[in-house]
Amino acid sequence: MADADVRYYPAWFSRNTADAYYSTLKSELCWRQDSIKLFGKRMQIPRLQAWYGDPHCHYAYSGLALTPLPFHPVLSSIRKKLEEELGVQFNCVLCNWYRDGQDSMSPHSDDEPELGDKPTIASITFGEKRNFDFKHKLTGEKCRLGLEHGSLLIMAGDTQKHYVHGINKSKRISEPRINLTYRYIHFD
Ligand SMILES: O=C(O)CCC(=O)C(=O)O
Ligand SMILES: [Mn+2]
Repeated sequence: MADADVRYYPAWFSRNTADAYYSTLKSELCWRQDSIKLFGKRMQIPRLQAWYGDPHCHYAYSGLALTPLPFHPVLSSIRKKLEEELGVQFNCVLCNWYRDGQDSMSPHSDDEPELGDKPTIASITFGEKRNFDFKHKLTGEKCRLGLEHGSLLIMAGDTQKHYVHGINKSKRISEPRINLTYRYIHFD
């Protein structure tokens, strides 16, 4: 991919660990149905989500303000493994639960100023494999990755500057998927 720094590790967790984390996160995270304001209208987002982070990590988008919950033990263990293996720090994680193929995330860049100029975002998947689509903002170049159970995707460098990414709906999928995106929010 031109202008991007993207790395994919299909079996970053062993099968047993991935299975155990998946069922714990599904039942123990505080999943919520949030709504955002779009063109002046409140709309439910097409997935459940939860926001965990260090105490100061507030996050806001589209009229939705997220106050962080303290790290769940599984989210802490994963953060530790990421920090040790990547040598990068993370202070918050956005958790998304796609209940089936009707849940989705529209194309966007994670380019909020508080994430910094070249954010490293670590994205972990448990459950059903879903397609993750990149599109270059200028050239339209596309790249599709199937994100598998127990996998890690790293987006770093200029990836957010030059590409949007998202998860399309799919009629064929009836099983759920959990995704965790670890980020680092900067404070002045
Ligand atoms: O579910 C995914 O793989 C994408 C999540 C994502 O892009 C985000 O949380 O910003
Ligand atoms: Mn994103």
